[in-house]
Amino acid sequence: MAKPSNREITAMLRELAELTTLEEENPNAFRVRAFENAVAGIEGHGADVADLDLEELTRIKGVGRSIAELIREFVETGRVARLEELRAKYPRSFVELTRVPGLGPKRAKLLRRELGVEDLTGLRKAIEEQRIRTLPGMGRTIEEKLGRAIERLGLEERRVPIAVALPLAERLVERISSLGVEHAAYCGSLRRFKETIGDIDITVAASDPEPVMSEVVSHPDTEEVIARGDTKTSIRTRDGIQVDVRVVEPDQLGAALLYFTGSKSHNVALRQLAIERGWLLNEYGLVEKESGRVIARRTEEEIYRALGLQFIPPTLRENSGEIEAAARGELPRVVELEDMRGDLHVHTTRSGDGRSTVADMLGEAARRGYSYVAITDHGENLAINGSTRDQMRQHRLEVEEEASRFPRLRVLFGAELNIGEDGSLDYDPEFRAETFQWCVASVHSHFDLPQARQTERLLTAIADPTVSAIGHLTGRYIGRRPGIEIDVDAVLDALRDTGTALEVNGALDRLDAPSEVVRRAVARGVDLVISTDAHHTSELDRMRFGVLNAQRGWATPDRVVNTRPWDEFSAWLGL
Ligand code: DGT
Ligand code: CA
Ligand code: CA
Ligand code: ZN
Repeated sequence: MAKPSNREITAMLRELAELTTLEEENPNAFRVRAFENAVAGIEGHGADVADLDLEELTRIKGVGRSIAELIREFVETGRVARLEELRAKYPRSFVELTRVPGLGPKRAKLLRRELGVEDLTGLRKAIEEQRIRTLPGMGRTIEEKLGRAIERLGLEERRVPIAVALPLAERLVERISSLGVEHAAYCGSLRRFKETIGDIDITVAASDPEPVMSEVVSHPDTEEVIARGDTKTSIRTRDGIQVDVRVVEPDQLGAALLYFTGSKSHNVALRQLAIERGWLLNEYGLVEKESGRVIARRTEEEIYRALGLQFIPPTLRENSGEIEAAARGELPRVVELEDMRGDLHVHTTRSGDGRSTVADMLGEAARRGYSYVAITDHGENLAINGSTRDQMRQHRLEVEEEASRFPRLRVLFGAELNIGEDGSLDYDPEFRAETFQWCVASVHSHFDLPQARQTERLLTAIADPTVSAIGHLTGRYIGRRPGIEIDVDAVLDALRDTGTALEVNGALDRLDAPSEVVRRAVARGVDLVISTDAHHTSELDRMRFGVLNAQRGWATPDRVVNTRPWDEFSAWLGL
């Protein structure tokens, strides 16, 4: 095996953290935190970790002796014995069980021990046979709740949350690119940035496909080779994810990218446009039907242009009006990463779950060239993670002092307020108004209230003058926890009427507000704010995910408040 990249090393440590959580039945176990700290340290380390010896490794923040040894073992042998042991004990299909809301490691292991439940199918069967209610500490309510969760999350459909598929796809693309091919990219639903992924489609341009095919079958993530051909190979990874890798001739790359990015119905509509012109469009190119003369195939841009269309970004290719708009020349210019001038949802170690200091967060925001940033640690009502008034006052002093070291960065002192069951917020209005310049208010509890109460709760928070934005609107975790049920139109109207921004949270397992809500918000004239909700400096990088999700919602830069220059933004905020 070639030298593992930092990405591959952190993936290995993350898997260890996940399986150790299962083993210890506790996500806060010391050994789990140790793996997570090491991941954070390696992500913050610029150079290749695989080149470091034991001593040098332990000098990375968060990396202790025993983890340094695991990394060396991985680099030298391509495997980690401890990880193999855990994998044998907890196969992927069993790990999936622990992600069902209401299960967790302890209960999943109980079901396995007492009922022989090994996977989702077994769980479904045990629920149908009403055997779970007979177990100690379980009961009928829990059994029914599990049944509903499986259904609402569509867990048996076997689609993978994007948070699982994307890092894997990025690792594979990185690995294939290192072979010196002309181009390698993931396509399909992943490039369109759908929140769940059926399978991963990778398109490679190379004149010699052989090395790519062998790399894919021998890749450490590959568990099973489904089909191996000269230019197409399909494998299944240890996570149970299918990956299709296709190699095309470099001069046909555009046609292949377009075809394999989809969506299928977008492709069908494009092909129709081609036929109307007497042409054919497929994965090899856009050609004249009679003569076979090539019209366009090298780039996607050329093909769209030949079809009389503006270029359509992958995130918009769902055949939901984008082709008609592009034909009229009226496709909106959607927001891009380069438009972003600030991040307005950032935690520090002041939050119980924050892992980077104020100084590190501000330094990283400045390094990214932002004009402004808001530090938004949790309000007091969020139990262990929150801060009291005194702590917040003290925190503010510290933030102001650190901020003075970054004269070109405007630093807002803010908070992430917790929306209570009845829409109430942390502290009192006077304290909020005098302490914070920017408050994000979010739901962190009571996810199961009926729709009317849930909506009322949000409307109460939105009406509060100290609330500038609503964070992660639905509270969902993709594939793990369904979002709260609300009257979306009523909430969007209230946001627009009060000038409160709707957050597009860039955490890959949230992507919240969901893109379909973003699209309705844009149509209604609601202001958006794209944020990372970073708890570590490395997570400031999630801005790109927030932007892609906003694109799927057809968000234009003028609708997104944190694309605005400081003067405009601060005027909007009323500072
Ligand atoms: P997924 O994997 O279910 O999340 O969704 P996709 O969109 O990645 O679909 P997939 O993997 O079946 O196919 C990848 C792309 O290949 C798809 O987006 C469009 C293209 N494609 C696949 N089958 C067809 C087809 O029958 N006709 C056309 N025009 N395109 C197809
Ligand atoms: Ca796919
Ligand atoms: Ca596929
Ligand atoms: Zn937050």
